[in-house]
Amino acid sequence: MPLTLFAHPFSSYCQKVLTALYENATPFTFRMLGPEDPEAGAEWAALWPMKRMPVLVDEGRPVFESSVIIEHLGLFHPGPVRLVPADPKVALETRIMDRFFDNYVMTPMQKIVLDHLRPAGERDPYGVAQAREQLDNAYRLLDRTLAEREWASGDMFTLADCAAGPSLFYADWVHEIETAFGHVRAYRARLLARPAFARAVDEARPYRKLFPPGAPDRD
Ligand SMILES: N[C@@H](CCC(=O)N[C@@H](CS)C(=O)NCC(=O)O)C(=O)O
Repeated sequence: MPLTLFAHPFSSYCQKVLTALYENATPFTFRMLGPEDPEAGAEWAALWPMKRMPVLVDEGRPVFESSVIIEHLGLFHPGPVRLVPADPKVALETRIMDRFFDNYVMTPMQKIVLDHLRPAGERDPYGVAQAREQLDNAYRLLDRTLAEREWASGDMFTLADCAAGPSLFYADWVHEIETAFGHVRAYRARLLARPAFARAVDEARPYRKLFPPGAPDRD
């Protein structure tokens, strides 16, 4: 039975998993989560009552959480690009960097984006200021780390880079990476040039008008 992914092309966590699927040209059926397919939405909510996307279904078995989905693909549907390295020490560094991008780049980026969807009077300026400070700290730390690395955990493209692509892509839209952080800016450009992530970005272009703070005219 083929793999099925419940996702939306504009969602950052969905792009993380789409990048992994495209890296290995893994065949799958895409089920669009949006108003155009209410049936897919109902199936997804039944599969994962936490209602977070993406969800992968493999032989009827639902798999949740983007990082776990990518680990699952590597175990059960391996391809030429090994996204969790065989060397356990490099694998550990990969998982550390994956957590870094999800927790300290994706989370504050989403905080800033989602604040725009709150009703007037229910906005959270204090939380948004904290998110901006966290992004500044993350960019500073990353700039030091990336001074000596091509990819997030070393010289191979991994799970951590799948997380880095959409998190830095959208983070830069809401809290621009200063020119002082040249290594981070260059890394973001490398990610955008990587065909698998570039494909995910291209497929999401028609949805840019949905970006709550307004999408910039670039990338
Ligand atoms: N920890 C989850 C986070 C997933 C997540 O937050 N997904 C967002 C989209 S990027 C979502 O489903 N939001 C709820 C919604 O859009 O209805 C993962 O790694 O998969």
